[in-house]
This record gives sequence, C-alpha cells and structure tokens, in this order.
Amino acid sequence: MDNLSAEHRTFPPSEAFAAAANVRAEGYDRAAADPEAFWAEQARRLTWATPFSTVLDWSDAPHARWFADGTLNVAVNCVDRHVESGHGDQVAIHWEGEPGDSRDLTYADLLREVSKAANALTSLGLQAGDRVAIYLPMIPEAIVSMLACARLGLAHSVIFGGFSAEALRTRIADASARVVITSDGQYRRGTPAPLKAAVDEAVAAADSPVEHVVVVRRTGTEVAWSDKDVWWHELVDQQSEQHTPEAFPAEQPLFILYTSGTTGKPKGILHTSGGYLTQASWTHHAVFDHKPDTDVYWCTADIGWVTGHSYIVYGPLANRVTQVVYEGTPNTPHEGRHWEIIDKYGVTIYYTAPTLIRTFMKWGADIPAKYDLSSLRVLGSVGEPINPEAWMWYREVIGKNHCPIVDTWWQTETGAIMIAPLPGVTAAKPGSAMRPLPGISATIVNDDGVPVGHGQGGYLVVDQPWPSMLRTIWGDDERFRDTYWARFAAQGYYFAGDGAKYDDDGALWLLGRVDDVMNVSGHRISTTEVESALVSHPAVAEAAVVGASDPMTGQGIVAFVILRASATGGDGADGEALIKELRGHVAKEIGPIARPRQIMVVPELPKTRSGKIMRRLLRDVAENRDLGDVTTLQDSSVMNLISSGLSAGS
Ligand code: 6R9
Repeated sequence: MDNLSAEHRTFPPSEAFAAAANVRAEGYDRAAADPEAFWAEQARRLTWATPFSTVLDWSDAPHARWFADGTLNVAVNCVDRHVESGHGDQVAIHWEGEPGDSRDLTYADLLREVSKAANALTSLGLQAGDRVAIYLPMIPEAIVSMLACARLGLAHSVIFGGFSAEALRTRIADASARVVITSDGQYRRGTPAPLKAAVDEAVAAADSPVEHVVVVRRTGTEVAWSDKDVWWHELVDQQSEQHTPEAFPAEQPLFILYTSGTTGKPKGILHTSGGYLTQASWTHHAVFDHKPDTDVYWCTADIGWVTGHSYIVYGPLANRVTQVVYEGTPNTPHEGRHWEIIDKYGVTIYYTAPTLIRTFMKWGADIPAKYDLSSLRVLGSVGEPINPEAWMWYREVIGKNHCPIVDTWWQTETGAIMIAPLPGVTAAKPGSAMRPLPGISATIVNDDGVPVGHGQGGYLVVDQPWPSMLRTIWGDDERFRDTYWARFAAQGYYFAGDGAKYDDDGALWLLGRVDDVMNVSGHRISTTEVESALVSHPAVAEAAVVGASDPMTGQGIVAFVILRASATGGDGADGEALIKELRGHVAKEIGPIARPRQIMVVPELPKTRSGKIMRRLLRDVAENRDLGDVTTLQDSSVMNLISSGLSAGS
C-alpha cells in the first residue's frame, strides 16, 4: 500500500459548485467547536412532535441516547410533512421494473399507500415495538412496508431477497418477527424466480414466531398457500387512506439489520429513530449536496443492505427527494441499462459501488458513450475501498471530469456516512475517503490505542459518540460490548474493524477489514459462516475459507476443504461434480452471494501449534504468492502437500 502515499492528484470542486454548495468549509469549524450544538441544529431539520431538550446522554456508555426526551414519527418526517408543505404532487419515486414496466409515486401517493399499509398491519394485531420481517425485491411495496412499520413504531428487519430460506429462518427467529412481508417472486436477470417458497420453508417450523405472511403479487409465479398467508392486494387495497400517526420517543427502535460478524451467527444491528434520522438526512443533504427542488437522485443499492435503508428510504425521503428506484440487474436487458435510466430521468446524483464501477469499466466506455449523461453533477461510491483507477474512470467517463466524487466510508453499525469528502469543499484524491464529516470524530490508532501520525497506518476508531450509532446487538448486549468496545476499552473508542492509514498530507485511506470478515462486491460475509455451511455438507470433514483479492469483486471467496474418507472413494468424487455441488450447497445455505469463487480439495490444513488455522498462508496460496514464514506451523510439510496438490489438480 506504499503507493497510496504517493497519490498527489487532487480534484477540487469548481468555483460555481462550491459557491452553491449546501455545506461550506466553515461547517467543519462550527461542528468542531461544539459537536452537540451542531447535531442539535441538524436534528431541528426534522419535524418533532415534542421538541427535545437534551442532546446526548452518554452516561450509560457505550449505550448512547440522543434527543431522548423528544418525540417524532419517522414516516411523518419522510412523507406527510412534504404533502403538508404543498409538495404532494412532487414525484418521490420514479420506479423502474426490470422487465421494463415503470411507475411514478408522488408524495401524495406515498402518503395514501403508507397509510393503507399501516392500517393493514394494525388489522393484523401488530403493536408498537413488535418486529416485522420484510423479504421483498426492489418494488415500491418494499419502501411502503418499511415506512408503514416506522409509522406504527414497529421495528422492521429487512432480509435481502438473495438470502436463503435458512438465513431467513434464523433472522426471523432471532428477532421473533410476528409478520413477514414477501412476494410471489422476483425478477432476476430477465426471468421470474420464486421468493415465497423460501418464506414457506422458514415459517414451516413448529416454533416459528410468524403469525401472518403478507404476499405481494409481482411475477405471477404460482405459490403454495397456507392459512397464515394473505395477499397484499386483498389486505391493503380495502383499507382506509386515512391514518393518524402517533409520535414515538426518539429512542424507539426503528429497525434491526443483520450483518456478518467474525462468528457464524449474524449480528442484529439495532437502530433507533431520532438520532438515526438526523444523521441519515443531514449526511444525504451535505455529502450529495442534495437540492429537493431540482435534483434527481439515484442510489443503486438494494434495500436489503444498510445503504438502501439510509440512502434510499430514510435520508433521501426525509429530505423530500425525487429519486429513481430500480428493481433489476445492471445488464438486463443490456449493459447500458443504468445509463439509459440516467438519460431517461435526468439523474443528477448517482451513488453506486466500486465493484459495479469496475464491471462497467470491463464492459467498456463505448457503452455509456451512447447516452446523454450531462445531467449528472455528483457521483458517490460506497461499500469497499475504491481503487484509484476505477475512481479516475468514474470521474472521466461517467462524470466527464466535472462531477465531484464522494467516496463514503460507513457501516451498518454507524447507520450513516462518517468519512467522506464534502463535494463543495474538499479537493478529493482518487481512492481516499479524505476525512471525517463535520460532527464526527474518527482517528487511526496503533495496537496500544495511540493515534498515529501522517504517513502511518493502524486501526480506524471512532472516538466520540454519533447520532446514528448502533444502540446494541439485538438480544446480545454482551456481544455488542465485546465486538466494538472491548478492543480499545481503556480509551472508550469504537473499533470499526477496518485498517486505515494517513498519507503524507493527512488524507485518510481505508485498507480493508482487519478481522475474518470478507468484502465481496461490497457485501460482508464472514469466513466462519461459509465454513459452517461447507462442513454441514456430508462430504466435508473440515473447511477453511479466505477472501482473496479479486479484480472485479474486491475479494473472492476461496475455500479449502478436506473431504471425509467416505467421499474420496476414488471414483472421482472429489472432482468437478463434487466441487460444483459444494459451491451450490453454500449458495443454498447462505445465498448466491456467498457461493465460493473457488474450492480446493486439500489433504490437510495449515495450523498453528495451538490448532488455529493459518489463514494468512491460505490467502497466499489463493493469491498465488510466495509463502512467507511457515515456522509457526504445526507441520510445515502441509504447505508442500497443499501446493503440490493444487498444481496437480489445476
Ligand atoms: C455502508 C456499508 C461496512 C464495511 C466497512 C468497510 C467497507 C464501506 C467503504 C468501505 C472503504 C469505503 N466499506 N464503505 N471501505 N471505503 N467507502 O457498506 O456497510 O455492509 O456494513 O459494510 O464495508 O470494510 O467496515 P456494511
């Protein structure tokens, strides 16, 4: 990573952009002088039913309470207040379906839909504080469902539509969700794929907490039906369009979102209302320079991930956005689909992931060249470090050298953007997230928790509480303390799990995870999760998984497996067919995003004397590097066995 110190190209905003920007340089100084006063000011961008009088209560650290004596309704902030201020006819959502159907929803439409859905959920007996699981493709009903939950003080748990029945079952059980909202199917690369079947499997268990399953008709796919099931159109369409919202305390749970940790069990990250909405909304306003009367915004994430929660649903809608929501994949029906959509709607702000930018690069610059992208004015990136080459391509080919690029670092746990350039202020460097936002204090420390200087690297920590921070891990407060607060307990720092460094100019560069969490196309997957999935297959005795660097997906999943004696019967069972079966097995257990790129059958795994698998060595093998120091290995001949086995096998 030494080359990063040598990145001296900087790209300041144009004078015109800077002059009209929502946030100017003085924002940093004002926030630094009094962070709590700064956040109180941003919280007042929202509409409160009862104004707050306290800002931050950190007396029970690491559990923060923000604006705790205030009350508000999150859905009212995202919908009703825009209708009340005379913007009912403004388009909230330009929705584009994968097969080419489309639908516009104004704020008045959204208010009617959310009110009906809220009445429907109430009719099922749900009460504030209950949990609802949402397992839907990117259709308007997904956003309506989330907002209906918010309106009623229900906590939603959105589960990505690419996750398996087993992943769904454990998440439903962990949160004791009483209701699941799903659809008959979803479009995937042009063809309808079943979705409800996974819910049926997850809900079939005798001890399932689920009382009702609400089913949106999307693809017309035939579905099995039980007495728990009810069609969305039968339940929701008949409801009243009037719904009187109740105000909830600022610390009312808003959602649980599961993310991978270093063990096999995903963590249910809990976010609450007032502080979360304050930071999601202010960062959307500041980092994307969003102007509600003129911008057309598009974030390409799925609502199954935190980016969809904070930068499709809550932040943008609180800011009265007009946004594009796209259901499908970027190459359906052709590789110019995104550019065609930008051209069609005159998108001005576009927010996507490095893995997609690299894919676009591979498809070629002649594809975007066929479309009019001149409406674009701000480009964003999220999910993993963006390499300088991809950053420059994004700037030149998509942004035509005039759009500021905001590389935004944050996590499911942080709830909203933490480190990013401000587009009207920062002279950005290709590949650097630059510095913490106003009101955020983050730093890089060494093993002892001591801040490092320019030109040095270490662990990224957040050293002051922030409004949208996670409040705990659902049902496991001990794990919350252990995972995030134990590493630098003496200093009271939040440990993000990312490595980072300052360059010689003091700009901040993210270097990837320092734990056993892989980042594949911007999605977090733990090595342990994939290992457990592999060993649950009868042919596998032992498995070790590493994330190897991959030019397209950032990291690729590479698995090393030892087969059970019964599976290596000499009939070629450890050949192609079995490997294919194992890759499919992981996809079935966790979801297609966890399907290993490569599985290598090995006779032994390298272990330390204390029995810990040495992933570093396996990563070296997976990345075709020379093996470094192997002296701590319990049996150093193992690596020879693995290497020779591999060259023979490939
Ligand atoms: C928003 C989101 C969080 C992890 C995080 C880090 C990586 C995200 C990044 C980035 C470098 C960026 N990450 N954004 N690394 N530069 N701009 O992605 O949340 O799914 O929880 O992942 O993703 O490693 O710790 P989440």
